[in-house]
Amino acid sequence: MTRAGFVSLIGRPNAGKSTLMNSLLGEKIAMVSQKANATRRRSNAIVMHEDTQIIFVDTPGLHEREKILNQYMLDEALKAMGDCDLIVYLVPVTDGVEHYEKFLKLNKKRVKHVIVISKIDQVSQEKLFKRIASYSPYAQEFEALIPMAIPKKTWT
Ligand SMILES: Nc1nc2c(ncn2[C@@H]2O[C@H](COP(=O)(O)OP(=O)(O)OP(=O)(O)O)[C@@H](O)[C@H]2O)c(=O)[nH]1
Ligand SMILES: [Mg+2]
Repeated sequence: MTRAGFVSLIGRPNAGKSTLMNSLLGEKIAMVSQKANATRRRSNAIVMHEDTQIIFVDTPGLHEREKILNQYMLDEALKAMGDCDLIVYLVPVTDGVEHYEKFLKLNKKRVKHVIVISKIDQVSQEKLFKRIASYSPYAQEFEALIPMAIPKKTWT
């Protein structure tokens, strides 16, 4: 029997969500940019894992509400967050834990989530371990914490 589930990629602009989606697909489907706010609407990509169909949902970055377009993009991300079976919350290793605290407040339906600490190639091992430790007060909130860097050849 084939099973299917929706996994939303959520995080601030420029966190590396589209890069992760492309890497999971093995193809450059989603637009990746050095500039924040590259992704403007939700897009789905299906990845098979044995008999399970995983539908990844790439979303615009979570940001503060300002302009009308930003409001639309934020709504797109919030809808994807409320509608899925699992959230992959991406946070660059250089971002502080306060961003995760904001995410927890936005996750009103308390959808299960995995934290991906992205771009770990940008810091020393020491800094990485300190950052990981800063999430320990929230260990009951998330299913897993995965430090990650996407190899350069897949995202340039
Ligand atoms: N050093 C490094 N850079 C990365 C990594 N993953 C992504 N990047 C870079 O980070 C930038 C942003 O990547 P995107 O995938 O567009 O980020 P996003 O979260 O989809 O951004 P928005 O769509 O604007 O919300 C790009 O320049 C990527 O090449 C990584 O593991 N290491
Ligand atoms: Mg994107």
